[in-house]
Amino acid sequence: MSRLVIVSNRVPVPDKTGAASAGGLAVALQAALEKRGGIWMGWSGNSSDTEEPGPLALQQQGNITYALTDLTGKDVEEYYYGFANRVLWPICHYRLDLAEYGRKEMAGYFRVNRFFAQRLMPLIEPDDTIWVHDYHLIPLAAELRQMGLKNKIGFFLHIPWPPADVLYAMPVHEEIMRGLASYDLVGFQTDHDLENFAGCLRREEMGDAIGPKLFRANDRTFKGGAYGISIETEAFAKFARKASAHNMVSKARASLENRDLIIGVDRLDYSKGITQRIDAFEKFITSNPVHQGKVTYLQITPKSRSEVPEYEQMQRMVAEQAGRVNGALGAVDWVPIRYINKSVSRPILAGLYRIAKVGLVTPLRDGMNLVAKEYIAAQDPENPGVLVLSRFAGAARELKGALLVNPYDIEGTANAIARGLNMPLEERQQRWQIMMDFLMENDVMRWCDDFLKDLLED
Ligand code: GDG
Repeated sequence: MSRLVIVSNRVPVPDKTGAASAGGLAVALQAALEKRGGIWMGWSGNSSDTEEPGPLALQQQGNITYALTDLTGKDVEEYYYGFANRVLWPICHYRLDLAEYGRKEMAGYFRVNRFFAQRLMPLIEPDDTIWVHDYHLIPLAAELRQMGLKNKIGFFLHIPWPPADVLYAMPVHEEIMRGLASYDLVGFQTDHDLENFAGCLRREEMGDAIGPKLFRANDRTFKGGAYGISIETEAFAKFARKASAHNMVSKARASLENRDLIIGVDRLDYSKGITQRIDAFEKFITSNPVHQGKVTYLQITPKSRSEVPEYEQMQRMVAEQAGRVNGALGAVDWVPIRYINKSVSRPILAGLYRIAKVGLVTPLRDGMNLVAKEYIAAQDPENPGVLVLSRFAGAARELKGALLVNPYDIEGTANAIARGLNMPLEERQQRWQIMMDFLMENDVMRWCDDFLKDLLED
């Protein structure tokens, strides 16, 4: 079995006790690495300011070598905050209006990818299989190929892939497409993303599909596929069952005073549709007065990328909006929205999912959305809650028992909340079972195996 080399922007290095801090994705990739032996390389998250970064920091844990590099302050600014998060992230989430192109940032993005390739190259053995993750590192294979690397290289994109009209608004789209065409397998979350990718290849006659899931572009033949990422379903379900007895969860339950709980959990990000969701909740209360005073909407929203101005602005906007709605709708003994702008621990999160009657997952655009899957896995089979899910999340292609909504349609989402809260037990159980069966079969281990199988197969 060939060794596996994983490259991603950030690396979930287990702490000293050996416990991984991150969720299912890290667990699945660590299991794959442990089985095959290998390396996980990425950015340490630290800046060396104006100094050249020192040598790779190597850390061996079992069969896995973690290899971390610092980046200069200029690299972090241009590659990470600049091109990755202010151009590729908005473009891939269909937000042309938020993309801020700058030659400097584009150059920084390609420069850092070359730097990653230079640092990785000496670690690679001829039989190694390389698996690159996400939008930060699209040009990595092209850089490695230019250095003469012949190994199999796969790429998985965790976020959506846009249609040609959106992608082509980005000045360097050709280089980005050529970058993707340098892999042996390009994996997307859904068939829609894969179709968009094929459309992007065709539009300027850069390439085309030449068979099922087979493409030709840039004088190379490579595979493409849809691999919906998932969670550790069984483990998460057990975890949530135990977590519901957690002290903090019991306290939260008591503080609800028999009110129904609606839960939203998202990194603070404009793609998650949080402001539209608060509008929908407000609409739900004003059009369904019987629920006044009887329901609590808990929105857990840890800060992310606060250095990017759009995120900083959003942080203010959401806090103000939650305050305004509470002011307008609340009563002396009722706060309709509880808004938490920091991260809560995983056991508490799992326990809260379990006691929530509605899981409100309404991104404007999302690659997959693992919160939707965690919410389902966390439910009590005897009394499951209802998932209200945006049709624009990748998860909507898979979770057929959810109430699908268009998050731009505030009234429609408000109606779905009402329908979810009033849904009879039998229908809730039927809908939940369809989704739980799907998630038990399609967990994150399966996702990992399917991708690696297609990458390794000739
Ligand atoms: C990207 C793509 C794709 C959130 N708040 C807390 C917390 N979380 C955890 C959730 C979940 C994860 O963070 C978020 O994952 P999502 O999939 O929902 O969203 P992104 O972060 O945008 O992830 C997405 C994903 O990559 C994987 O490919 O699905 O489409 O955008 O696991 O539980 N965890 C804790 N406290 C919090 O407050 N402990």
